[in-house]
Amino acid sequence: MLMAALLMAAFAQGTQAQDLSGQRSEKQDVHMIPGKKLDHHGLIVSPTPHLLNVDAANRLDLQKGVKVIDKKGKFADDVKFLTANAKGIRLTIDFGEKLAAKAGVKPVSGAYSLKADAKGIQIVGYDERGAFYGLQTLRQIVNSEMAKGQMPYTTCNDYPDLPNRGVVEGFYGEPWSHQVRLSLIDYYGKNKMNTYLYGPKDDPYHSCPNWRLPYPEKEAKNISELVQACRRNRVDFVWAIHPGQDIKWNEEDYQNLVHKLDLMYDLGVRSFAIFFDDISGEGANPVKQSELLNRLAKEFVKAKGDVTPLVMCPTDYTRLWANPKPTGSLAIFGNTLDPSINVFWTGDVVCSDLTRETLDWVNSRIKRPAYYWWNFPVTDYARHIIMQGPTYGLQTDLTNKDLCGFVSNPMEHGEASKLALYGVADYAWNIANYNPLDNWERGLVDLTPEAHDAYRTFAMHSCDTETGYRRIESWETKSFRIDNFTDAEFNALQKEFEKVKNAPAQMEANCKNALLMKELRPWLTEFGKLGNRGLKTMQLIKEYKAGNDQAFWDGYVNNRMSKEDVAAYEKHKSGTMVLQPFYEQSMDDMASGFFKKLTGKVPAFYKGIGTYATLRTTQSKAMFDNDSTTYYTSGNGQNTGDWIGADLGCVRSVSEVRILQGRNSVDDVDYFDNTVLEYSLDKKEWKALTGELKKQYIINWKTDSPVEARYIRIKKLKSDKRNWAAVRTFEVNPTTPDRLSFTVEAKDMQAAMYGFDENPCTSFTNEGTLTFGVEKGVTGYTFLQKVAPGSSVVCRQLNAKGKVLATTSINQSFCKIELVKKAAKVQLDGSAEIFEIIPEK
Ligand code: 14T
Repeated sequence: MLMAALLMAAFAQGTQAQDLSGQRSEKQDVHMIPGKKLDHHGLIVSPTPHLLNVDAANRLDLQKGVKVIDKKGKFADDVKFLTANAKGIRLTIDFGEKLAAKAGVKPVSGAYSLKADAKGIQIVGYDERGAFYGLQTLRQIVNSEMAKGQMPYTTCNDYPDLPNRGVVEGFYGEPWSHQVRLSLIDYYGKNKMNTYLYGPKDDPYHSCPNWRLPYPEKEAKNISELVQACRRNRVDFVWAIHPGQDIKWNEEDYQNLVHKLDLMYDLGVRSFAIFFDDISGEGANPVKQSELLNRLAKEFVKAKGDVTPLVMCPTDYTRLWANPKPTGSLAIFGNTLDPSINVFWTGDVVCSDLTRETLDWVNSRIKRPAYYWWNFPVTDYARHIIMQGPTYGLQTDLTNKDLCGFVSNPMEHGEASKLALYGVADYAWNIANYNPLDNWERGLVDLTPEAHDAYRTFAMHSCDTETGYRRIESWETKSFRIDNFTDAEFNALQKEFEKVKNAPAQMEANCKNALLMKELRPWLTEFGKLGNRGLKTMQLIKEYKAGNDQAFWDGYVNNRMSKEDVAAYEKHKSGTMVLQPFYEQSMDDMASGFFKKLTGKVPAFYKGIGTYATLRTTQSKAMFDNDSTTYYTSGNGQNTGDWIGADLGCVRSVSEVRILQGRNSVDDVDYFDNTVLEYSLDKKEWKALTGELKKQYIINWKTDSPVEARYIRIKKLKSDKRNWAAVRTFEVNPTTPDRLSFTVEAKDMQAAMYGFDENPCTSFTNEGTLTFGVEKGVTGYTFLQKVAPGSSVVCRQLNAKGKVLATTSINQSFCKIELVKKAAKVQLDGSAEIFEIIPEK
């Protein structure tokens, strides 16, 4: 707990988000999206109304315009989607308790009725917000494909299920721009969301150190503009303060706080929240927090008269570290906190599904329905991802008795978060009828009507986080291994990669939302490249199957991602669940198969195995990539008996194992702190190679009497550690000069070993001269290289005295040479990437 708190403080100060991944414990199960796509017959009203009947056969002709009778004079700006005409169809807009009761409108804020018949159009709201929502529904009907500018006879009676619905700008990272905020606020209004909590972690005037200070002029002006924009959209602008990391529980800081709230009040803010998340030390004291909040409720909120009740975020905002006891902070709030104050909750883990179970758990302690802070689609812990997947994981039999509100914490990419928010709005309005898959399909069209097909392709393959809040991805795409597919499967996948390749250009050409394009562009660029290499992979599979060695190897080396390609992709990833794994798996399978065909041997290409599900994905390749800066991470807490290992592909004589645990430095916490190195022939019976290895990041084992093994592993023994486990390198029988039965001379000897390691997936760039000895019985060599077009490599054969016997110029990546008599050494001269040098016997 202390460790978690310390690390959270590091997170709060802007340390790399991923350093915390070991603490977060998001569940790693991936569920399918509930619901199904519906035919809406050209009429979509979103969020889904509780009651809507439309009679498409009878319509009011709005062509000649509308006579607006705005009884309370509040909606002049909201009817601009209609053409005004004093002689047109009558549209009456009014609101109020009594009127609402008469019209059968539910007595809750935001409820309304909308009627269109021979007499005209009538909107009755329970309150001003309700009437405004009636207008949103009217706008959506009039603009629908079904109505085409006319108004079908309609009966609609509608209300929100939850009183608080919307967004908390609560993420770490670059806060939204003013422009994006304004665009989002309009979006909240259109989607009947009524809450925008302003709390970007990296706004210094929201958090430490500057929470006590007034905003500079420019920022202050922007905030009052946001307040105005919210008013126009009948959204409550809730300004949040995050003072906990350095607050002193004295009168001076109380006054500092009230002073800041007063300044915000002067800018027009009428709703406030106090956040105590992600802090440690005195500020986390729940008794003091409760005292402060109660005093504020009395002396600030009630005293002002026009300020709404406070909202607070506890330090214990998730069950992951909440103290469950009657003496814990949540119970303290339950017993002492003013009942008007709402309390946030993020669920069982930081990013979690919304369930009755988690709400029952927290509500029984805080003694009020929790305010759900949903950490979706936030990506501050996985900034290389842009979450475009469906909004799901929300139980649909909950009511306002279970939760008082529902807000989403989105990505730092505000426009790109709208797709998720389309679902958030729909769910919070009409819980029982929420259809996640259909909502996503509708959201795509709503956001990019001109480019929704391309956007759909991009979004469908841009959902998962790999190790955070897991989201299903690519659910319509069937992948396969190169030795097991039908023609139909092959063609379908090829078609999909074609769509992936074309999506970026289609989006660029047709999408009219410039703000969205700006955010998506880096990901779209990488997405297009992924489409390309996917297509090439499929071409290559044909080449490989046809047994065309030259064409295959050429295509293979050209379709490999360069270091730069990998780095660019790592920054803006998509297709991580199906598409990229297909590419990697197919490329590896083909290289392995090719090597086997040429040598008759199983390549020294190892696979991750063990108790964690993620070991079976391409993520485990990081252990075997000869790069100690990349790592495999379990994505799950460690327990006694858990293990991580390597399948060597066949039984081998093992004499050396080198393992590097942890994610980065030796200070990292993600490793087995008590472990044993073991080997096995059958994955069932294991024998130890070492004793208990305590607190050892680095495991180096070597012997003069090798053991016969197919599998090698490290197994966690008893310890208190529950962090995730990470492994940077897992080398078995690493190729070293002394293990080879011939001599090698090269500038970089370690790198040169990749040419002789019997692993066709590893390579090195030969810049100078590589010389190696000819073993007895060898008659020639196959060189697997990447020779750039137009360049060539000189191959010399030398006798024992160093005299040149033969010279060949190689300008093909795949090349065989025959040895002349007395050849004792071979030299490769010239710049090329060497993958494998295979002796022919
Ligand atoms: F306020 C809370 F409800 C909350 O979720 N706080 C932060 C939030 O600002 C952030 O955007 C979110 C997603 O990363 O998670 C919380 O921050 C964390 C959570 C951790 F588990 C920071 C460090 C953690 F280890």
